[in-house]
Amino acid sequence: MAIELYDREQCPYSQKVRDKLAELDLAYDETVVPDAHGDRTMVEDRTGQTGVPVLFDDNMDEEFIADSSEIIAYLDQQYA
Ligand SMILES: N[C@@H](CCC(=O)N[C@@H](CS)C(=O)NCC(=O)O)C(=O)O
Repeated sequence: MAIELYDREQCPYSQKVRDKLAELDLAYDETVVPDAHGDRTMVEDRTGQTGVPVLFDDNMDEEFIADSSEIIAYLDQQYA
């Protein structure tokens, strides 16, 4: 299992996802993206967009999920 999260510390959407990952006691690799969208090349290269949070998980059919509500629904469905 490999879960990766791209997020920002002060982002409430990112916080919601971190809270869910903690609630489910899931280990994950976190990449905190820069504040400036133009500097978020690492997330843009992998997803074609610069928004966060973005979740990657080897277990999911999609390549990634880039919306906090969808991420939380996925985590609940997969791991709760
Ligand atoms: N609907 C999105 C909203 C997330 C969002 O607005 N994230 C901000 C950071 S807190 C962001 O990166 N927005 C992308 C943008 O402004 O292009 C979600 O719930 O994940």
